[in-house]
Amino acid sequence: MSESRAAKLGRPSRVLSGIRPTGDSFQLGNYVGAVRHWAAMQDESDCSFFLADLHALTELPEPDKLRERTRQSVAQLLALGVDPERSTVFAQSHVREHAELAWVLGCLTGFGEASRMTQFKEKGSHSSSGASVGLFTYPVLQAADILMYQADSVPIGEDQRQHLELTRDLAQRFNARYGETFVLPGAYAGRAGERIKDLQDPTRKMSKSIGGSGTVWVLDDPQAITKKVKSAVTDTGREVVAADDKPGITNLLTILSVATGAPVPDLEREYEGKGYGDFKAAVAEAVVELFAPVRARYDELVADPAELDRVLADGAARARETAVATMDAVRERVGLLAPVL
Ligand code: AQP
Repeated sequence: MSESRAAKLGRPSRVLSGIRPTGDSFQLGNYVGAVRHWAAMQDESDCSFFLADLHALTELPEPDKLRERTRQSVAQLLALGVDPERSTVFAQSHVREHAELAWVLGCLTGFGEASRMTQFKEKGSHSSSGASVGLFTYPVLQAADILMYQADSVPIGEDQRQHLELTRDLAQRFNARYGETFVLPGAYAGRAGERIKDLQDPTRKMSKSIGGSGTVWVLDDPQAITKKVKSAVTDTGREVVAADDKPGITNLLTILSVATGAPVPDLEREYEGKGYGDFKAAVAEAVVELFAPVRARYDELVADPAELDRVLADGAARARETAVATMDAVRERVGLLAPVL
């Protein structure tokens, strides 16, 4: 697969992932399903992580809010262990080639093909003002994000698998029509795929846009975390076990397992015979401990916006080296006349 391709070429595998600066804070699910893996991958892979501010525009945020959240998101990434010395950290909009490649790939995407994307159907149906064309072409921009950097693997959640398939199809289509240009990316193999559920409705995923008392924010203070975890919806019965008919307890077990590093079966044994109350108190304490140093580091980082801007500028310069080369090749292959400068 693609990672062995990197091994054959004698270089570390190239990994790319992004997160949208759509909330005032990342939520626990973003940490569990994405950012903690990013921090862990930096030693073995050549990593690029970006703030998907163009993707965030599909929600039409207040302009000042978007700028503020983009900086806050960089600070959170760094506080959570992403190291801009070892990884390329940048804002999507700082590398203009993303939007340009998305246009080219959009011309290779079938309307029916884009219409089949389930995320568009889901998010579009929740939008009060109707779905925008931006939301419709979101997976094409995502394909451009990935293909631009010739990424070997992309750490994604189950919800993103269909978009990765589209990305691979578009890469194949482009390569077949215009000549070998793009690497076909695979899903990141080391990804455990844990999905954190909303504490108030454990049948749906925890999400920045849902918020409320079912969402634990990475930047929540200890009292807020404790209150939310202790009032999490649980299931009938008293046993602390992971099971399909116990989505609330299963979710809390996953959270405790991630926060402490203990496997779920060990935790089930530890809480055998104890009630939900003791268990929830332990989950709350573990999450408080997990995020206390992150909050402290975040406060330091966010107090220095010039330094955050410097990190982004440096990351964009590094990202651009690859992006410019990719787009030069793409322009030439599709037949765009080179500008005379
Ligand atoms: N609940 C979750 N459990 C596990 N992983 C999650 N991710 C998000 N929620 C969970 C992962 O976080 C990464 C970045 O997500 P994003 O902000 O780009 O978009 P999202 O998936 O739509 O995240 P949110 O928090 O739900 O944002 P909103 O509410 O704005 O849509 C992705 O890798 C995602 O899998």
